[in-house]
Amino acid sequence: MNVNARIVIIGCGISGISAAHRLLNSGFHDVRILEATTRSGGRIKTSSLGNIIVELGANWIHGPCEENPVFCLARKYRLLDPEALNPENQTVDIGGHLPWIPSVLTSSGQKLNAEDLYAAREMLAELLDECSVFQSEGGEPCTSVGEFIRSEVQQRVAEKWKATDAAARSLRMCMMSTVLKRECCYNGTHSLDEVGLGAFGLYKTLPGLDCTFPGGYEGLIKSLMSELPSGLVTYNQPVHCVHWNSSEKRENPVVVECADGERITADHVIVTVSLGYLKKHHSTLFHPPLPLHKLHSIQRLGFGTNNKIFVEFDSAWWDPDCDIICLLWEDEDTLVDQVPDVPRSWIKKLFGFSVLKPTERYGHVLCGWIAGHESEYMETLSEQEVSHAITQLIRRFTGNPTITPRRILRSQWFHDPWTLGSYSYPGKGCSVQDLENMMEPLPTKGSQSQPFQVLFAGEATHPSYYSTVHGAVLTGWREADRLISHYSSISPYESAKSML
Ligand SMILES: Cc1cc2nc3c(=O)[nH]c(=O)nc-3n(C[C@H](O)[C@H](O)[C@H](O)COP(=O)(O)OP(=O)(O)OC[C@H]3O[C@@H](n4cnc5c(N)ncnc54)[C@H](O)[C@@H]3O)c2cc1C
Ligand SMILES: *[C@@H]1O[C@H](CO)[C@@H](O)[C@H](O)[C@H]1NC(C)=O
Ligand SMILES: *[C@@H]1O[C@H](CO)[C@@H](O)[C@H](O)[C@H]1NC(C)=O
Ligand SMILES: CC(=O)N[C@H]1CO[C@H](CO)[C@@H](O)[C@@H]1O
Repeated sequence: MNVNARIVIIGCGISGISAAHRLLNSGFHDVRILEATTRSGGRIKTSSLGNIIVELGANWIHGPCEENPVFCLARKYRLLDPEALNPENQTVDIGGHLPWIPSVLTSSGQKLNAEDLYAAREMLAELLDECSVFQSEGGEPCTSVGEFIRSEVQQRVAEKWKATDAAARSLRMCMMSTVLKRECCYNGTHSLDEVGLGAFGLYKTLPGLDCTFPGGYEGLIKSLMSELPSGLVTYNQPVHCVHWNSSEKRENPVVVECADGERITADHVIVTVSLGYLKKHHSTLFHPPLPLHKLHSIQRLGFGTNNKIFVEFDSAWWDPDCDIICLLWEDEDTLVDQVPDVPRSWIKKLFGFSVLKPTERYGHVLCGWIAGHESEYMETLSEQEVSHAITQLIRRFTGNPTITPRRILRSQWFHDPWTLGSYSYPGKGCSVQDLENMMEPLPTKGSQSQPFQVLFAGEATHPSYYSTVHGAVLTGWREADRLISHYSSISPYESAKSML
């Protein structure tokens, strides 16, 4: 095997780190990572609120079980609580839904009985499950998840809630708007009208009760980095352009041009930048440009924004057993997941707060969730402005004019120039083919040029675990394996010839 191949990885997020790990463990030694920022981890980003550890990016291991590489790594590095290692928890299949106890507050300051709203949550959960079938069946009745839900809800409400009085019915409809806004956060999208119905079911969940890293998700990055040679990563080194498919005869077919003008030659480049970055910079990042089918998939797949706003209080004003506080606007009984006037009413997009638990570890901290253009607008405001809006919101919904947060901390993923949003989702018109195009190496099959000059990893290139950390890890391994098997399958003669 030609372990002398020179491999450059662009991006030191979890997918780039995973690729480097696998390549180095297989004997490749000429491997380096170029990272635009001063840190490793990318969208895994642990921060603190006073002395409390909070995650600005990834928080959970979704589906911690034996098949989940993140769970296995976290266990190996002893980064989990003993409870999270309980084998029973690894078999619980929650199908991606968190078993949270909700508390529901309204814009007129009432606390509703969550059970009264169960019918609304149930109807939407049912509809969302139904959205997944079109992926396998095809022939979806409309293009977006939002459209499908709106049309179905009208019929079902008329049918099933005939006996419900108008006021209760209206509250249930408002609750559905809150749930739609929550789904926007999960899917990292502005609106469910932008999520493709045909591909909604591609996302797969793993069994296991979601767990977190008590010492912070970045502990995983630190553990992995500690096993890699020092000097592997060059920080503050944004890549400007990848020159591939050169017709010049030279030893290494690819040239990576950095923003500072440095030119690095390589046999293979693994690109792990976010889908948001590809959408914005593809035309300058690749020379020659990407083939059209690949570009169209980059454009069709969605990449939106989901942000968190952590809010700390001196004491808890919520019920001790409650896991999530849902906010219900009484004027939103028409299934709305976007606000009409973003600068004036962006805060209405925030569907609620999750409670950080256990209290002994986190104190009295809530995490507000907000997606979409409203979230992107929030990022442009000062911390004082955001804090003020949150204070007014909580006072209004609790009817308590004295509640005052101690401090806040929010993420700003859309304005991070190296991420440009949060994570990917299948946009309208997407199919599994788009995810296959995303991961297809360059030059594409059939070309006479040297194969695998540019490879693609990262969250948005996994066909069923996109938008997750485990998806990102698996794509890094996949591209490393592609090179490993390439070099182990070609005969020594072939490999000597390709060196000429
Ligand atoms: C708010 C939020 C919450 C999330 N919650 C969860 C969760 O609970 N569980 C979960 O599993 N997942 C979650 N995710 C998703 C998860 O964080 C990502 O899927 C994963 O971290 C992506 O890893 P990656 O390596 O593909 O990309 P990234 O982490 O984005 O890494 C890409 C790297 O490339 C660098 N880069 C970009 N452009 C250039 C350039 N031109 N030159 C050089 N370097 C460049 C970037 O700086 C970055 O370091 C969340 C994400 C967000 C934003
Ligand atoms: C797992 O199981 C234990 C019971 O042993 C429980 O206390 C714990 O909270 C469970 N959940 C997680 C996410 O660890
Ligand atoms: C790559 O190079 C080959 C040979 O020079 C050429 O025929 C082909 O069109 C090039 N492909 C692209 C995408 O530029
Ligand atoms: C990627 C992702 O989390 N997609 C989710 C979008 O929302 C629906 C409804 O909850 C989930 O089923 C998907 O898994």
